[in-house]
Amino acid sequence: MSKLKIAIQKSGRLSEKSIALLEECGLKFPNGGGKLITESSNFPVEILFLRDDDIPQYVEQNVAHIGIIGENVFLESEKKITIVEKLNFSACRLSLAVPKETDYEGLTFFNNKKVATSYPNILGNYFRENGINATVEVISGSVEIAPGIGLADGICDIVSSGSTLLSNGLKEVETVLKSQAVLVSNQNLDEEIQSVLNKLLFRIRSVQKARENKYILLNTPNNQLEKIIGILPGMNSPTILPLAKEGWSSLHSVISEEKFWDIIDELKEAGAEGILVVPIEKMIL
Ligand code: PRT
Ligand code: ZN
Repeated sequence: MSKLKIAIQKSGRLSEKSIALLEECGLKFPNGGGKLITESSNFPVEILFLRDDDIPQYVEQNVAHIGIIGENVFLESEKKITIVEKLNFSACRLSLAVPKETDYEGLTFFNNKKVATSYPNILGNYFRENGINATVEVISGSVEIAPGIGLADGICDIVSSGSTLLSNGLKEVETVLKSQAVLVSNQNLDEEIQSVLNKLLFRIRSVQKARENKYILLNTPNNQLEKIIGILPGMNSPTILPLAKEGWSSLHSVISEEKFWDIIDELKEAGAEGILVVPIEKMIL
C-alpha cells in the first residue's frame, strides 16, 4: 500500500502537539534521535520533520502529501495547497503593534509609515484591502525590536500572550489575522493516498470531537429527573440507571465541555448530586 507522507515541524511551537495528535490517532512511530524521516509501524504513513516555512512548498510539490502548519504560514506562502482540517491548537494572531506612547487613532496611522514584518504577503494584502499606503520592511526574526532601533514605525507579528510586545514597549493596535494549526494537503493526491488520508482524517475528527466533549454522570432524585434532562442541552436520550438508594437514579450523557460550565449551577440547584465529568478518548460519529 502507498504511504501517506506527512510533514510536521521538526522543532518549534507546533512539534509536540503535532506528534501528540498523530499518537492520539493511534499511530505508532519512533520519535526523537534527530531523525528527518520516520515510518509508522501500524499505519501506512511516513513522517517528515521539517522547518515549518518549508512545508507549504513540499506539500505543493507532492514531496509530502499533507502537512501541519500555522494558518499564518499557509497564507503567507501563497502556495497552491488546501486546508483540509483546522486542528484547534497553537492559536495565535497576527497583529499590528506600535510603540506604546504612540497616539494611535486608526489604521490610517500607517499611511506613509514603515512596518517591519516577516509576513509581507499577508500584510501587503491587508494594507491594500484597507487602502493604506505603507512601506513593508521584511525582516526574518526579532521583529519586535525594529521600532526601538529606528528601523520601522510599527511591526506586524504573531502575538499569543502579548508579553513580547509589552516587554518591548509596544501596544497591539489591529488584528490582521487569527490563526491556529491546520492540516494542509496537496491538491492532486492519487486515489490510494487520498483513501489513506480519509482514514487518518476520520481518526483526527474522532480525537477532536472527543476533546470538545465530556462524559457526564450524576445522581438525581427521580422527581427531578425531567427537570435535569431539560437543563442538559441537546440530550435526546440519556442513559438512566436506578440507584440502590430508593427514589434516585444515575444519569449518564455526553455534553460539550463549554456548555457544561454554563449549566453546572442550574444542575446543582435542581438537586443533582455526585456529578462526575470524565474525559472521552475517542468519539466515533
Ligand atoms: O524553525 P521553524 O521555522 O520551524 O519555526 P519558527 O520559529 O518559524 O516557528 P515557531 O515554532 O516559533 O512557531 C510555529 C507556529 O506556531 C507559528 O507559525 C504560529 O502559527 C504558531 N504560534 C503560536 C506562534 C506563537 N503562538 C508565538 N507566540 N508563533 C510564534 N510566536 C512568537 C511570536 O513570533 C513572538 O516572537 O512568540 C512571540 C509572541 O508571543 P507572546 O506570547 O509573547 O505574545
Ligand atoms: Zn518558521
